Amino acid sequence: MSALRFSDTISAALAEGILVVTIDNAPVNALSADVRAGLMAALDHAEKDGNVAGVVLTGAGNSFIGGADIKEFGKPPVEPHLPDVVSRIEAFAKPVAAAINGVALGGGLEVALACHRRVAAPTTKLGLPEVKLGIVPGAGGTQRLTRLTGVAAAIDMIANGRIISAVEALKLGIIDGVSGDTLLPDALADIKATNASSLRRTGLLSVPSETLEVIDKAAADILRKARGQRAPAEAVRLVRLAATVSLSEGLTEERRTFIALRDSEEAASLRHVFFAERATGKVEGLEAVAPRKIETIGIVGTGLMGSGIAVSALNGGYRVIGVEQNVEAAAKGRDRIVALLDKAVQSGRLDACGREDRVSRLTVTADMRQLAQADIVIEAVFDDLAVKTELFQRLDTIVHADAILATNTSYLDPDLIAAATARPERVVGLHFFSPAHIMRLLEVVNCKKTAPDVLATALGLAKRLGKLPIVSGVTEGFIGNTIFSAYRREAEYMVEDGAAPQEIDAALEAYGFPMGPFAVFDMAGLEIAWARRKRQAATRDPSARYVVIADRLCEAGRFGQKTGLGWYAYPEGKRTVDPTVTEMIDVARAEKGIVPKPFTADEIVSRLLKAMVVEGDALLSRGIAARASDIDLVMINGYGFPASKGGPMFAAGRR
Ligand code: 3H9
Repeated sequence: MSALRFSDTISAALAEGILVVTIDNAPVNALSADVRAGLMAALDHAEKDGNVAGVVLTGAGNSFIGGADIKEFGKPPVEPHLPDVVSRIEAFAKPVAAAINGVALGGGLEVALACHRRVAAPTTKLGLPEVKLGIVPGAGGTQRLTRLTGVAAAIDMIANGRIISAVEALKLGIIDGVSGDTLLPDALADIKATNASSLRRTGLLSVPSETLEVIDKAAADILRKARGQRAPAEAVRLVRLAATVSLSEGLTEERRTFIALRDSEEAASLRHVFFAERATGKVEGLEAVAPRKIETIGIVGTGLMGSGIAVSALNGGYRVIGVEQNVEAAAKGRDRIVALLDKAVQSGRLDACGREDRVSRLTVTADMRQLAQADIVIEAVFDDLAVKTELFQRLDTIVHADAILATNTSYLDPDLIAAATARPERVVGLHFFSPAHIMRLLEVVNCKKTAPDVLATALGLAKRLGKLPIVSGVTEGFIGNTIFSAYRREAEYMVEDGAAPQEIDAALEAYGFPMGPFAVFDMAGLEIAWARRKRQAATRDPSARYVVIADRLCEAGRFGQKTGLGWYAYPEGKRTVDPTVTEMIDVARAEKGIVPKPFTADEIVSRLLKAMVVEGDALLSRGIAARASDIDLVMINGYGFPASKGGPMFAAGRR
């Protein structure tokens, strides 16, 4: 094999008459200008050199190609453009195969789709996740994938941005084979057996026929979920177009749509979210800190929160020891955890083998001393300072010297809990969101004395649990509940000032929240916030603005959806404006002499954004949040802020 180099990122070697072209652009082999130019140069070489009978494309490291280079979006485009590279591959006179060694995403899969043969390693993931960045595939993905899978499957994959395994890709006809350790030899053998005079060019295939009913259903499923986002609907339109127009017309329309969406606010917001997510794990000062080893996780309390945490830990591959106060409670806790696993089996998210494996790693006991085996103990007991400090003092005497103690408190001061132990440096906060096995957000609370390796361990653990960890300093409610309180306060001020709760909810829902604030309060229940307000009453600044309406609702026994009455009434479960509440609001306004003023939807959104940003800026200046984008991620992943708007800090900046 003689080595050839076509650009900084593209090299090749001739093996058995086949030019094996390797893309080496760490970290994910994104299709930068240098990669595109190098690929073109490699094709030039393969075209001219009579010793080259075919080409195999593969990636260095763990990726085939992670997609177009997202960092290039928003900058002036540089030639050669990806669609030109892709079209050239498809039209190439000699056979071209993709040896898909790792992820083939977005433009990466589009390159593979243009190849005449595709073989993938079994662990590979493939997909066109562009909609998650607010765009559609821009190098033929909507037109070529549809020709392989049919319209309904392509809608499902592209409009959902669904990433699939190699095995599923084989079933759907996207690849020609799955190969183990012998990927490259297999790709070479495959291409040598390919007849150059009858190459299978994906773009020339006709779209498999399906009934209109199947296609309409796939499209309707997407449009129902899209909540005002443009990209999924455009993806559906383009996929459907593949079945009705020529390849070149389809490609032209796809490119036009891609460019329009790429330059949209939605795409800018989702790119912000993409890079924000990659920034969260990076904590200054932790780069060289080695985390502690975690194999066994103890969980004290196996109620709603504890059982969700247990499932999450079992999914992460850990051994779990749940602890309850007595044998009956332990049996119930175990049942709760197993029931969650069973539900995952029923919904197809877990197979029977996976369930058995998880159950075999689970112990639930009333004997707290078993936590001597745990490398980290997470408490998920009643949120009361005396209960938690007493528990931590006990745990301190049971767990081994290197074990970490984590509190899942939402509102208590974890520094006080840590101070009650002999080793406060091993205490960290892990604020899970309910249901803990589903919600991605995890606030990792860096307490005053938390040791750097304890924080690093918590971040590593979060990643293995599939969570999005956001580091927060200590303040009541951490990042999320602090911002949410400001949002809640401002929403109530606006009701007093003249906006009806249903107007505020409608404005926020049109903006992209799944539910407006008052619908959320009713769903969560009004009594916990009421209890907190009563506790705080004695210390509240009497000159600060205070809205009494929520208190009056609670005094009238209106605790939200579960009582059938809250900010709304719920006859037959349906959210309905209640004249009684309207009257209560009128009375509260009149008592303060407020003349209600009308609000537009835009004014409502602006005021709520501003309230969140003021609070966010305060958290940043106090060092509770490290970056504005962390605040955005907390609100998106924990509180329903639309990702397509980039989070409150980003959205307010764009306004
Ligand atoms: C597209 O392809 C459009 C085309 O249809 C049309 C074009 C005309 N570009 O996630 P990680 C960086 S749109 C630039 O932590 P993992 C990332 O920022 C694209 N950079 O690793 C990070 O950098 P840093 C469609 C990228 O192993 C580093 O790589 N493709 C890109 O957990 C590691 O990332 C996608 O949407 C990129 N495309 O996961 C796929 N991708 O270290 C997006 C990653 O400086 N990417 N980086 O923070 C992913 O889903 C994951 O990154 C991947 C690896 C699964 C690949």
